[in-house]
Amino acid sequence: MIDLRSDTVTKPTKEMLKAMYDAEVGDDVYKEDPTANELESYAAELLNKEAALFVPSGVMGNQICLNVLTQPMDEVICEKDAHIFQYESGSPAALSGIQLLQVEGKRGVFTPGQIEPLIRPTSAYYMPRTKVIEVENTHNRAGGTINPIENIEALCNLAKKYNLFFHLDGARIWNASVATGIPPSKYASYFDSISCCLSKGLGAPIGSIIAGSKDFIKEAYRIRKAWGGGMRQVGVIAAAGLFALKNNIERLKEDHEKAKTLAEFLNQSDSFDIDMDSVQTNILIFKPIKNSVEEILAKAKELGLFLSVGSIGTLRAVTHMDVSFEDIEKVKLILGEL
Ligand code: TLP
Repeated sequence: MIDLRSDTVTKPTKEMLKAMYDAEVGDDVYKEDPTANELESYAAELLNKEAALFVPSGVMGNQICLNVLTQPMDEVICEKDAHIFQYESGSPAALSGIQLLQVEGKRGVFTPGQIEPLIRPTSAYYMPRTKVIEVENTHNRAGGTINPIENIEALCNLAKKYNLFFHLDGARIWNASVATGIPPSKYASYFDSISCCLSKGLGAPIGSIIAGSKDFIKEAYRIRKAWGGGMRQVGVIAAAGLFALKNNIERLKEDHEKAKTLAEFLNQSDSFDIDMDSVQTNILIFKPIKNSVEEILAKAKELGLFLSVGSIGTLRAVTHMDVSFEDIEKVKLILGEL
């Protein structure tokens, strides 16, 4: 089977497993795991933030950040297809007592002009309190699209103007970075908090990093423990994350090339519709023209290809390190047959 459902499906390589096997460990709840400590300081340096914290998943990363930045009854502005809205099980409401205000972006990107009128007046005690602006970069449901740095800077200025926090769901910030050449630290510099994944394109089996100021991470550490995310000899998995950050960022370019090749093929076919302007990194969102999404998913599976679903009525294919350029040629044959 060729698995393009997600870049989360990768298995650790031999080298990564060796790093995990060799990891020095200790009890991380006492902050005595040298490998987890090294991962956190390495990530903080890479993102140029005062501190970082290793958490089990991207969802926990985003949700801890939102919890630390808000009070119950606050509101977070996000894009209508944001992961925190679509795929985090309603946890902003359940875990933090907050609501999300969704804004429709173009290819996942909204502008300051669109959201400034939505910021609630502080005098309106009967309204929720706007507290955070959230951005997803790259944007998953929009097809791995990149938020332009000028737009991020303008949103950051808007957040400052209204005394709001600015959060980045940077699950795939590494993809944005290699595609644009803008360092992750430059992206991170605009945000109060960042959550970024080690277990997507970077190939680690588990884990995310959140980063921000020392005070922010101190509070995040408390929430991680309260939510059951305090881990013990976690160096065995932190080692995989450290290996991923040190070795697997630059190679994401290859995944982008694979996605481009596949997108060009889909664009020529009269059975699928794809917006080529959305093809910027490793995620393809495309529409079947002659068949239903379900029919294509089932038939592709029969022919040896796993695809997933994107936003309503669309298919999703995500390239990653466990599919080769040869596999992509096979995928073209399968899609041709479909
Ligand atoms: N995304 C997964 C699914 O949940 C859709 C995927 O296969 O792409 N932020 C973004 C932008 C994400 O894409 C994801 C995972 C997360 C957060 C959550 O990460 P995990 O799955 O580690 O909790």
